[in-house]
Amino acid sequence: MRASKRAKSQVSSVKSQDLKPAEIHISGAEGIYNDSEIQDIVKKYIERALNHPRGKADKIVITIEDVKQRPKIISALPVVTIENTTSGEGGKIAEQLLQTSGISKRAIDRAFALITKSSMRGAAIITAERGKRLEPKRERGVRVSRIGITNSALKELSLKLSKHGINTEIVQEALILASKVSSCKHVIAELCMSDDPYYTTGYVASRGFGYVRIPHIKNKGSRSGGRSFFVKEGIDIGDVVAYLEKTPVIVGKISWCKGIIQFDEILSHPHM
Ligand code: WAQ
Ligand code: MG
Repeated sequence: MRASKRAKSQVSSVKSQDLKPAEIHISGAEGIYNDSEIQDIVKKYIERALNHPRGKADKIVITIEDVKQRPKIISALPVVTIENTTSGEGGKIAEQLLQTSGISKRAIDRAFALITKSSMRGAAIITAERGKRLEPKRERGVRVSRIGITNSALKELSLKLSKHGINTEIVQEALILASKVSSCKHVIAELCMSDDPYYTTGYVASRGFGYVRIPHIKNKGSRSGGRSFFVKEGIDIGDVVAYLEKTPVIVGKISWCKGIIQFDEILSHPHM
């Protein structure tokens, strides 16, 4: 599902009929479901688009496709939350985690600049050393799709997240997405910041550190947000985009979920 709203100020400035009025991204969601679940999921997605903290959508596009390829089954990343109280500190935590994973300062700065400036519907793909953007459609970004979770894994995940008071759809969906992204061998790490104005928690994810939640990665009220996937230099971008957008991947196994820990604890014990 993707939901958007026309940008008022820009609609009036559109002169040519060929130009589409600018659309502001409101909400998006995707998943792999059984036939019998489709009606309920579509209803849920529509409700989400019409009652969204970013505003009410005036256009909702829903695409339903039969997935023929047998899904690849993966494990979820382990989950941990870093103790953190200010966005300044949150940004530094993200930066240090990324740098320790081998991402250059240049690439990290590029990602932060993008995330705080624009609101893309998808994610940017940035090379880990030179900080070069690779995704073909820059305004849209790459949208990770065809992701799901088995019923038994979802039950186990809910139970584990509940123990730490974080069993929400936002966390579940972000973890499923991050687990698919990090299962792509060309991706080294991901940086994510929600675009919802009141959701300040973001994360850095990688195979080494797992899914590391940062409670204050941005300030309350900010509409900026986005995702960046850092990839190895010299990879074939077509392969990465095809995997992220088209290969069906389902989380079938859950790893450990920890509560809140100090930042130095994770730096000294990646994988844990
Ligand atoms: N593929 C690629 N990029 C996406 C996708 C996707 N399927 N969905 C969202 N994005 C990008 C897009 O640029 C959005 O503007 C941005 O990410 C943020 O999306 O552990 O809510 O759905 O507490 O607002 C993370 C922390 C929350 C959860 C992430 O993202 C936690 C979140 P949102
Ligand atoms: Mg959002």
